[in-house]
Amino acid sequence: MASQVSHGELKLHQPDNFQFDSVPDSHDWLDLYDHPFADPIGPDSVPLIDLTNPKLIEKIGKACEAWGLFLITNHGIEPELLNQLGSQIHRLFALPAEVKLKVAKTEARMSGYGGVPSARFFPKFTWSEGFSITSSPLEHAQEFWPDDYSSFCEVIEEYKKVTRQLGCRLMHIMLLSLGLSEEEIKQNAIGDSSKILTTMHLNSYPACPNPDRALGLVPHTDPGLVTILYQNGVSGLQVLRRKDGNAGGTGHSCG
Ligand SMILES: O=C(O)CCC(=O)C(=O)O
Repeated sequence: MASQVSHGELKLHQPDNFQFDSVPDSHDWLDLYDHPFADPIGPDSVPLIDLTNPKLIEKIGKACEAWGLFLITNHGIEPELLNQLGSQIHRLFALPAEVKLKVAKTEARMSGYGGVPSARFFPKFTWSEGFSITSSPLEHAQEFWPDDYSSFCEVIEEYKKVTRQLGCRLMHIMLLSLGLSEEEIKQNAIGDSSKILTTMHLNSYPACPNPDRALGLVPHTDPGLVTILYQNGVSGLQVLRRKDGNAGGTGHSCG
């Protein structure tokens, strides 16, 4: 049995318990959510868009209409920053369970250790750990590494800065694809990217003895206007396309 920790309504499980030889009933989703699945690499796959493409506005407009989602290349985020981010995230999730649970999310505090809030409405646990950073990472980092918190904070702050800029750039293109003029965008929409509220969710998916029975995250809709997801080589995300009810995989992740 997975030991459960109750923090308000949020369900958590202890990560030490991921060391199962088989998937326990508490984490077994077999037959609970069966849905059609489209080939992640075939012609009906999620669009892959090069941000240097001269027809960018048209491509992004079409992808938004058809999917509400697209994979991007040539986004300009330095691979070195992404490597550092991966290392810091690994460092965080490698901490002992009792340390991470010191900053567990509660109903009143949505930053810290724990899964997505909608997980509480599902009967099973997912095969993942999560950590949310709603404003500054400083408080949690000091709790985890009192003598060595700055490298974590620097990498997280830098990643937040560059993804905020990227989010604004993408939003700008989406608005152009809807027919707004530069002038209208300047007057009414996004101006200073540093003023945009961002929440960063870190997800870790431990190795699973039988992935066909487990689920990484519960089906959900992100609450924000734009989500930028760095997959870090972990494919598996599926997206439900309302038009035909098919779920499309994002296939291979891209840098
Ligand atoms: O990690 C993934 O592939 C999906 C992440 C996600 O959907 C989320 O954090 O909202």
